[in-house]
Amino acid sequence: MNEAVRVGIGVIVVRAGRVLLGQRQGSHGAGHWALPGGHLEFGEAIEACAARELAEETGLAAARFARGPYTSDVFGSPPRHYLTLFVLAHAVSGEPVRCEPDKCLGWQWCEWDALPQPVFAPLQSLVDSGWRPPDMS
Ligand code: 8DG
Ligand code: MG
Ligand code: MG
Repeated sequence: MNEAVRVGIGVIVVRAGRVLLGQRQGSHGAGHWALPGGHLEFGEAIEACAARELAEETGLAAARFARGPYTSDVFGSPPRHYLTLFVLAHAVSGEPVRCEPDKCLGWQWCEWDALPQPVFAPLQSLVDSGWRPPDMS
């Protein structure tokens, strides 16, 4: 078991009252619905990581990013501990592309109050905290 705490970035893209989620495959949390995101790289700025992961995974670009909440979660088997920094992407146009078909079964616009199940642990933790995206109608 790796006992280091890792930092993950989850990018929140909201459009018309729906949030963009992808169904994971091929790694831990397979089958779970998650935000676009990934590991913060050494020396990388938080917003730069959000922009990079969003582009790598969906092909989308945002005009600006705003820092959101964070969660701390131990999950999986063997257990891993992630600090997840959520970043809100604003003024995103275009439709998401499944850029990494080996890692994502597909992107879907989802209602915050009716998320497809199961939800990836850090996002479930955020939902359970009662937080909601501010631009969610
Ligand atoms: P990378 O190694 O290329 O940076 O990442 P990736 O290939 O995109 O892997 P990932 O599994 O999507 O993301 C890496 C880790 O980031 C993941 O194992 C757990 C962590 N992570 C969180 N929260 C979130 C989240 O909301 N969405 C995503 N996609 N990953 C998250 O802690
Ligand atoms: Mg990812
Ligand atoms: Mg990635």
